[in-house]
Amino acid sequence: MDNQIFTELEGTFADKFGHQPAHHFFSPGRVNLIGEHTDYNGGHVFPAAITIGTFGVASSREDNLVKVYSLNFPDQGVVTFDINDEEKLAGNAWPNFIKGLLIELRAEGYSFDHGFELAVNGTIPTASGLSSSSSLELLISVVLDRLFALDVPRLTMVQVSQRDENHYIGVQTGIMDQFAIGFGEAEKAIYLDTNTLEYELVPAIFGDNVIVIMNTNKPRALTESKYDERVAQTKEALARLQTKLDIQNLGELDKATFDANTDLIDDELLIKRGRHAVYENIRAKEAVAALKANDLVLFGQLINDSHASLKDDYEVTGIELDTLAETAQQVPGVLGARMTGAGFGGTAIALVNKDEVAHLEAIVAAKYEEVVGYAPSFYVAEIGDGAKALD
Ligand code: GAF
Repeated sequence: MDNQIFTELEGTFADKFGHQPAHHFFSPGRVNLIGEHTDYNGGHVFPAAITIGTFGVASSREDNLVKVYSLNFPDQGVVTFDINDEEKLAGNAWPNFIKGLLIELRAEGYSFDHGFELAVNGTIPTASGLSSSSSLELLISVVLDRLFALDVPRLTMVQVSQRDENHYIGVQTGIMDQFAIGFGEAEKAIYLDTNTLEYELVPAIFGDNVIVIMNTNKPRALTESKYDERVAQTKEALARLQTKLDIQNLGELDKATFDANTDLIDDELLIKRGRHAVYENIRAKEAVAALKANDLVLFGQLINDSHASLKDDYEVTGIELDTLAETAQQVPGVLGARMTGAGFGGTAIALVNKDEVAHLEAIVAAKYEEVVGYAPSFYVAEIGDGAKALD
């Protein structure tokens, strides 16, 4: 338990609701090591939960009111609604994540016969691409599970959280983030086949190396509409391939079959999008094999190749992420660097010798400030546990 954050949150809860909370919760953020923009194409991903995330404290109420407060959105104040009221709150009200989850859980047969109070505080930097929204979704899942003694299976929590995002919030994300946050374990990365949902926890052991998260600090971009556009483009590439090939998703293709059938797609832009999805899936498989074989040089090279593909074929990087990743790739002691998450801003990661972290940060910060005009920030990632009730 991060005592300082919980102490502050307990104080906030007592201030807003007049008593101490009964239960404590934590839900992490995630980094993705490789396998980017493959999860809505039935491909493989390799993310890990991290120790920064969303903290929550909560208590049940006897009436039907839900009263919630977020230290991240203090201007929204205490938001109150009836637990049976499914109407969306106006604007970007954060409690819509709760409303959407209640709807999805009801659809699974769970019922809610009283209200509750919840205060939350997230330590994931805004717009960082470390999945603060999935972190919040899984936090709410474990809160509801605990307060209503639902005993929801983990996979169901992950799936209702994704559906909340897809249906109620309205972004067509894949399942990677919710899965990583739901199933994460300390010091392990999750090798997930997003087609079958089979997964394996792989020790994320990098010898003398650590993962440095490099935040562009770029103000929030129009990520959601560009994300949905990439989803649509890969679906279109798939549909054109399906006129001849018997496949359900791009993740089923090897490179040679894709390359031999690009004439079916017949559109340069869609070919590039499809090629990224196919090649990145293969890279993710190769990278996990390399890590298991302790071939960190190959693992790092595949990370670099992933960034190049996201830049050239998928076009989701931009000057900020390219400057971070490509500068880092040149620093001695760096095995590989790439953007992580949806892109268009957010963060990049570098796998770097632990003795070279300060050097990496100095070189990358200087170059980034020269090119972009403001400072990036850095954190050494610690891989932690998935979402859970602490008491
Ligand atoms: C975002 C989405 F939420 C994930 O599902 C995934 O598609 C990722 O972008 C890109 O790999 O984080």
